[in-house]
This record gives sequence, structure tokens and C-alpha cells, in this order.
Amino acid sequence: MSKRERTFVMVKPDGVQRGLIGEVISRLEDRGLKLVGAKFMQIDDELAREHYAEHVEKDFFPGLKEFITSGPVMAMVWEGQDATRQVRRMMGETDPADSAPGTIRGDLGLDLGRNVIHGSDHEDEGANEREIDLFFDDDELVDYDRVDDEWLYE
Ligand code: D4T
Repeated sequence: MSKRERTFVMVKPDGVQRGLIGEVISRLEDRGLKLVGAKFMQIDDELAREHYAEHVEKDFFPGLKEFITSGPVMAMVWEGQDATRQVRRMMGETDPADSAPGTIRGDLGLDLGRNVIHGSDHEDEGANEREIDLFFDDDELVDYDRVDDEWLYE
């Protein structure tokens, strides 16, 4: 059995403006993942640079920074078995145009620069913990049991 872990997920400004927060949360809840932290907030330039540190030098960064700071986001921490990889599978590819129907981006988006959701990269070791630390203090995350735990896990 893979370990239970926490991962960082964010509904981006386009998802908030399009009223998709509930849709994204529903999909993650229905899958069996557990919400352990949530913050409705606006990202400033400094946080955008930290969060997208690997992209700061790229040509698309100015547009990405303008977009990600342009309106509120819903930052969340979700917990569950193999959570980081499973959320990425549910999200689809970076470009919604390449994302399969049934995935969040494949069902809800069309354009690379407006791809609705962010989730920590499971191929980048420790990215989930780094991103959780960047957005949340320890005391903003809640430990609790969900009543369906024993029906979700063997
Ligand atoms: P994020 O980090 O937003 O969840 O997306 P991914 O993990 O799937 O993809 P990424 O880090 O490669 O890209 C970050 C972010 O930049 C936008 N982007 C990306 C863009 O506007 N133009 C581009 O050419 C690329 C590669 C989309 C996602």
C-alpha cells in the first residue's frame, strides 16, 4: 500500500472566476481525498516568484505571473493514499488541449495559459511539502478522521 501523504492543490484565478471551485473540490472529495487545509487568498509578486521559481527565467513567466496574481485563488492541502500522483492524474496534462476527457483540465479548460488548477508535481521529490510550507503554517492544517476512512482503505 502506498503511503498516505499530503499534497498542495490550487484553483487558479481562471477557475475561481469561472465558478469552478466547487467542481474541483467535489472531484477530489468524491475520489476519497481528505481536505486538511484551505485558504482563499490573492498571490502577490513575491509568492508568485517563489512558487514558480523554476520558471522565473522563462519567456512565459511575465504572463504567468500577471495571470496568477490577477485575482483570488483557492489554495488547499489534500491528504490520501498516493495523493500527489493521484491528483496529477486527475488534473490531466499541463495543456488542457492535450488532456483527456474525464480529467479536470480536459473537461474544464481549453488553453495552456488558463489551465484551471495547480497540483504539486509527483516527479519532483518533496515538491508537495515545499509548496504546502510556502502557502500554509503548520497550525492552519487540521488532523482529523473522515467517517468513510475504513470504507476507502483496506
Ligand atoms: P502548474 O505548475 O501550474 O500546475 O502546471 P504544471 O506543473 O502542469 O506545468 P508547469 O509547471 O510546466 O507550468 C506552470 C504553469 O505555466 C503555464 N505555462 C507553462 C504557460 O503559460 N506557458 C508555457 O509554455 C508553459 C510550459 C502553465 C502552467
